[in-house]
Amino acid sequence: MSTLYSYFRSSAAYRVRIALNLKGLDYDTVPVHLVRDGGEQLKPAYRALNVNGLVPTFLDGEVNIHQSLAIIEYLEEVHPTPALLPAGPLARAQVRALALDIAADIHPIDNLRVLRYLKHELGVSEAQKNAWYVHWILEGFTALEARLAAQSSQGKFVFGDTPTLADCCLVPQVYNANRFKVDMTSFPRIAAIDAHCQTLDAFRRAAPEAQPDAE
Ligand SMILES: N[C@@H](CCC(=O)N[C@@H](CS)C(=O)NCC(=O)O)C(=O)O
Repeated sequence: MSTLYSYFRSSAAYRVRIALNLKGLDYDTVPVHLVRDGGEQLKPAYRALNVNGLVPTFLDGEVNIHQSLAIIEYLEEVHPTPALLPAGPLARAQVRALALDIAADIHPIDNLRVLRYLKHELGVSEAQKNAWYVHWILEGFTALEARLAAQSSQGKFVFGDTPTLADCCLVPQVYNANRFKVDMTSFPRIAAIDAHCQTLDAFRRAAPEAQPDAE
């Protein structure tokens, strides 16, 4: 059985949980508390597994993989069905690009360590920190919504009628947006895709509130 080092609210770990569930793969969860005691991810015991001090880390036997998208691509190669990438190089590139719009261009700027640096090193207020967070989601979602609205066929998911890597990234980012009370009325396609994903057991079981370490 594989092991996922996770934190219930980590959207990067949430992506991997969705992918594991969609593929029907059992795994053990080892919670890493990102806040308690200054953050367990920064302690030597966890850094020995992942020197970056970030979750998730995925162990599959002797294999240790970090970076949520690399973990999902590994799962895709080792367990190809159900596929989380479409057939054909162009479609695969399009799905990866939409996933990266979130995972590379929205999420890292709003990560916990960035927010901590803003607050504790640069002295921004709680209100300014929250404004930063919401700003980068609005910026990213505005572009993503335009891309989704321009698609020639409007499927149930980000790309077509089956869930892909891009949905694994979208749903956790919408969770974060809701947590920070982002007004989603300008993002009807994103909201509709999220709502459809929430009807699926694989997404519901991956949700933060369904995790063993949920608070
Ligand atoms: N690009 C990485 C991002 C990992 C990441 O930033 N994880 C966050 C939680 S979503 C984390 O561990 N943050 C801890 C911190 O900022 O100290 C991935 O996709 O796995």
